[in-house]
Amino acid sequence: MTILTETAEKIKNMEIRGAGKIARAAANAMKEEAKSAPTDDLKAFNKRMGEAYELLYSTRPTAVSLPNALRAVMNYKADNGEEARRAIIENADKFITASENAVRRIGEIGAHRIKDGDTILTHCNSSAAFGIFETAFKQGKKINVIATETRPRQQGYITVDFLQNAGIPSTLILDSAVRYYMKKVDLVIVGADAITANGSLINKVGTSQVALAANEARVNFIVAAETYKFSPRTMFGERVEIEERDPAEVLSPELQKKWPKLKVANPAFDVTPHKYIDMIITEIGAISPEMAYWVIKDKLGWELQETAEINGKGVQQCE
Ligand code: RI2
Repeated sequence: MTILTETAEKIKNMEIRGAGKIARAAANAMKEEAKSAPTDDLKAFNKRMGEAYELLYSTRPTAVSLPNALRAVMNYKADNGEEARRAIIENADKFITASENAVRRIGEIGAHRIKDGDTILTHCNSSAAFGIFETAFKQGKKINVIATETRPRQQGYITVDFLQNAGIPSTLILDSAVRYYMKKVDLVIVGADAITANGSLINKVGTSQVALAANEARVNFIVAAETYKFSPRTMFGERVEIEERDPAEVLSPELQKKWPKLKVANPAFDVTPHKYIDMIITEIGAISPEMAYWVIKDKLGWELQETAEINGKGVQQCE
């Protein structure tokens, strides 16, 4: 097994998970693949990197951070294999550093939204959201974070593990208890797998219900999202594909056998319309969802051109 195939496997089975981490792991796998691929023939090198791109791309369909990371790494022009390898390594390192800095910056910007004594509710496990909690807590603000369990894979356990290790007072609740607790909540902060051109959010399934409950209770709903989670393809009307995962995550194989005619659906994500989102905190600032179009156009502009050209999953021109 190479680092490439191992990373692809781990992303698929969610040993590596979280939109930002997936993107950084994919960039690193591309870098390792470039290091080990022969460079004597540029065409053959590009072909192998193209195959690596396709393999990683196919692992999880919803987190836009993954294709955005892959395209950032594959954005090069080279006259020979050595030059191509150097460019890929450089691009991957640049992406990983920028991504880590973005999470840190989001923590700093987002912490301004948190007041001393606030109770914040979060769903699933988001490094970007956690960065905000940690920064606010380190600033001396007394906060309490309510974390949902997040069925079926219980990423809420990862969140409470982070929170407990950081010494942040936290409460674990069932997903179905969100509305019951919303009256005690000052602010909701969640992460993002993708932001569409109209500012809607794709995040862990259940997020849209949290947003509805927040809206009803007049509680601010904030999204923490690095700009590489904005989806250029949605500018062309494409929809973000919602990943449907194995029914065994929801119901054990034994029970599935017991009820052979029962259908079990397991969408991993849902869509929260922009009208329920008060603010998206990115590394370039706190913006309204209506600004998403401009983030895609200005920040990911080079991707737009490419997206229009390749129309589909293809690898961009890298010769
Ligand atoms: P960060 C996760 O997906 C959750 O939906 C989370 O909100 C999102 O990634 C963003 O995570 P999954 O991989 O990049 O658990 O903020 O399906 O860590």
